Amino acid sequence: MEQYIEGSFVAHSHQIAIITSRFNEFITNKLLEEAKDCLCLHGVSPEHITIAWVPGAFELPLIAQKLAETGQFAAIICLGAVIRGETPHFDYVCNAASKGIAAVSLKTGVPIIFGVLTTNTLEQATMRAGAKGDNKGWQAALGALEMCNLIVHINSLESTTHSIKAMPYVQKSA
Ligand code: INI
Repeated sequence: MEQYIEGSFVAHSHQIAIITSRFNEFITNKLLEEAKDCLCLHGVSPEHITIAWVPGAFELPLIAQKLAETGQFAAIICLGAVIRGETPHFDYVCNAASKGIAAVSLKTGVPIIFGVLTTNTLEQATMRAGAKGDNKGWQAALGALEMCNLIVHINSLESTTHSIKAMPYVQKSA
């Protein structure tokens, strides 16, 4: 029978950091408020939430790395809003933020959630920040909880499957 490895959305006592970029703050503030609400409604106590601000999405990866290296946080949520302008600046900022966040997450082993809106227009960003109910801050927070619990689950498997790993593999006879 198959075994499913899943992460629940239960808070336990996880410490979670949220990094928010100030650029387009009227949008990112909405993402932040929703992310905090989501964490608290799932049982994370406000004392277990740490919030850091950075100038723009470009700066998210470095601060994510610094926070991940403290070893204090079960997950880190990065929030930002990059809106396309008339120059290629958008692409540079999006690439740096997305690749940087992915790299830091793999390097540190801490789940780092990419809660950065990358939109063509201000209207699209506003819609994704709750104008019609859908808010990516909420999804980012759910993602953080799921990833923390999934990692706890996988770590608990490592000790129980130790004896199985040590068994020699079975040769299939010809
Ligand atoms: N930063 C954003 O977070 N969103 C944007 O839309 C944006 N635009 O359009 O320029 C932006 N630029 C700033 C960038 O993230 C850095 O803070 C800046 O380049 C200094 O390193």
